[in-house]
Amino acid sequence: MENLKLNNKNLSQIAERVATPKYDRSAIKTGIVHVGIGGFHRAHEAFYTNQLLQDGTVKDLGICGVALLDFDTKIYNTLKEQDGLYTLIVKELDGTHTTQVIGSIVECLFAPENPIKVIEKMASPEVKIITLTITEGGYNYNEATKEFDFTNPLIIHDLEYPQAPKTIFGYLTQALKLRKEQGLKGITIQSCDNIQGNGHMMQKMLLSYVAKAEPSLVTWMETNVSFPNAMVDRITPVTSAEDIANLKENTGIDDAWPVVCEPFKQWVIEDNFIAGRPAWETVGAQFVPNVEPYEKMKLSLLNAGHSVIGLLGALMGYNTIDEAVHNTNIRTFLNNYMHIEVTPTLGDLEGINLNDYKQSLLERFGNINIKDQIDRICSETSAKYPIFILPTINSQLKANGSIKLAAFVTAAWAIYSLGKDEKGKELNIKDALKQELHKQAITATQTPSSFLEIDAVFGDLKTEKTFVEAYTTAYNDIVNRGVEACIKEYNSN
Ligand code: CS2
Repeated sequence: MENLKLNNKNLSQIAERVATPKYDRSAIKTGIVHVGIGGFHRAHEAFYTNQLLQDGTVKDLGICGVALLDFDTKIYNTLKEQDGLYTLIVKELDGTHTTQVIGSIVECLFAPENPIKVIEKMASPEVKIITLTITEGGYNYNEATKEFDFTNPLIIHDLEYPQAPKTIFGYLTQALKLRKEQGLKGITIQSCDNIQGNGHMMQKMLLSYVAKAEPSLVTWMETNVSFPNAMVDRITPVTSAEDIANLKENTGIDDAWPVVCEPFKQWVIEDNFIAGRPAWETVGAQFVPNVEPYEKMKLSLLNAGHSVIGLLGALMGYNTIDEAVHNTNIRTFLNNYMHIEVTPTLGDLEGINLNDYKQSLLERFGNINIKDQIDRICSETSAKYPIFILPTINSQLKANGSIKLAAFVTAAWAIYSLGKDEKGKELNIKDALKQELHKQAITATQTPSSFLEIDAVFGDLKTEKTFVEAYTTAYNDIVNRGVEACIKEYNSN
């Protein structure tokens, strides 16, 4: 079988091997600008949008993918070379793969190369929605002050050089300003990140920035921009060299950056689109009046569950989530965490069977074909913990409920932050606060609670006596007996 580079020219030949876009890509106009063209966007929103374009009637919903950071150079170059095309490989539970070429990204821009072009694209009349996957840390929210972080050097830069921004806040402000000047009406800014009330969070953070950078824009924004909240879900591990090689071997498709993901997908969106919206519900998304309970459920069970398995598993020397969750001690611990500590905080979830949801998570985490990297899960825990785990602890403390298991995971994170697993192997820690975490982790070897003094992560958790006690006990237990012996004991109590 001849190898074919993935691009427009080869698409008709590739169509003889795998599913490809059925629509004429050259007729599709951009209607959505998306910032952050990593794996998750390409497994989720770009997939849904591709499905919507498939019947050929919708022609104004192409995506312009924006790479915001220097770090995104490689993905930008790849997509550019491949005319925005990429392969999505769904790894089914039975070990088979479903392979499809996605065509919904019809243009790409690299912000560091040409910021003005990005601002103009966001401000162009045909663009009705700007969607975002900028990661939890990208919202520039400080857990300690509960406010926008104006001390961030990149924000200081954007305030000084508004025409050459580096952050999403600088870009959106300039784009909205231009839209206002051009007399354009509404636009929707839609977050696709794992944050409770992600739309509201973006709105709050952006308004804080705009109030300083372009105060006269604030009132215009109130009536011309909407920020729907959404719950987004599809596990998307980092693509491995093996995935790329297997694709080539099995199909002859030469794709420099395919995306791999699980079969499950979910997108629950608040119907709040000021300039109209795609009929994503026709391809499986759900539009609901209030998305909050769904978000809470997903963040505190799935995402927190990931962190629980990831942090315990990393210390025990596991590399992937499926390996770790097949350890019955970890699995039982996770189950208990979900049932005992998270479930009481979730309230009424109309229409959802929570037991089925929790059961399905164990199945999804255990998918041996996904090989989701523990390194990926533990990366940026300092931005994830306040969103995934801390709200559960705070609710439980308020209700006098158990926080013992969450405290144990927190202690495991403190020990993890020392940089070695229990067998002495170096851990590959990626975190914006890596140095600070490491420093506090070292102090914690003398006084365990000092790890909780990172206010930007823990808020005022260090003042909660019940938590500090449970955490300190867990810390000492882990140091003295190792993670597995401890969780075995915690599981039997
Ligand atoms: C993960 C998420 O980053 C993480 O810690 O929990 O990326 C998770 O895989 C997705 O949110 C699944 O929808």
